[in-house]
Amino acid sequence: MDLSYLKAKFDRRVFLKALSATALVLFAPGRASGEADYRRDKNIPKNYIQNRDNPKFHIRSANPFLGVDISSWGLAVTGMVENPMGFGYEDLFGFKRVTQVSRLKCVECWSAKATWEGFRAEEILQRVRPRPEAKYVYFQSADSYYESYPIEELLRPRVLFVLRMNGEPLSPDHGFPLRLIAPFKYGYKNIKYITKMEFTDSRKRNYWSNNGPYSVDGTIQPGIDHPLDFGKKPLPINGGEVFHPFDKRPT
Ligand SMILES: Nc1nc2c(c(=O)[nH]1)N[C@H]1C(S)=C(S)[C@@H](COP(=O)(O)O)O[C@H]1N2
Ligand SMILES: [Mo]
Repeated sequence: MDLSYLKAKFDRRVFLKALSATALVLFAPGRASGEADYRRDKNIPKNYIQNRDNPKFHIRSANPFLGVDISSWGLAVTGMVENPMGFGYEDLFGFKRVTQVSRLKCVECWSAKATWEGFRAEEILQRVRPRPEAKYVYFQSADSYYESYPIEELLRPRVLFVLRMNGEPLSPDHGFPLRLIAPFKYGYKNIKYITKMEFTDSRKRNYWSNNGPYSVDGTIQPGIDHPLDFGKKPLPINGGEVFHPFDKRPT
């Protein structure tokens, strides 16, 4: 029996609700520093990025966050590479630009598509030159979220480092200035606000495998999807990227 599928299907909202107050404290990020759990805090100012249900594209962020200040933002690429580098926002616009339409599917059972514009992983890899022993990339972001990928998966078709969404720069809600879109992975793998990529020889864990019943791998499993842009009509999915015939599949 495929247990990873059951795990991934588990509804996170139900999961969080089902936890007792005591258990919730154990899961609350920042508990070590005595911070309150924001999921029960009704007083978070509106300008903080936090979960919101939009008709077009839900916003999902594990922790409230004010967004990135671009004047102090940079992308650091470090670890097992020949040439560690730092990139500013402008540098990223010098990379070969690609546009694609793809769908983001969250484990909470919604999906939505957008036109995403950015660059492929090769642009970074060819500049930093990973050493032969490097097998994984550990991503860190400005809101203390983190993810990990095998390098091989970042080089698959349609994995995109995104700068623009639907013809505009990424909004703070959706990960400005830089996020990842990997259409064959669940939403939680699509890390927003990227600040650092570290090349490693062993796999590190990701935020949602440490804070919920989710796999590090996060590949979309066959099942039923509830796309936002189809009036929430459930549609079967085949596994892999959630794809519909009239989603334009660019080259
Ligand atoms: N840095 C960061 N990236 C993140 C998250 C987060 O909390 N922080 N949430 C993830 C989850 S669970 C989902 S479903 C998608 C949601 O992307 P959206 O808010 O643009 O819809 O972002 C993913 N990337
Ligand atoms: Mo998600």
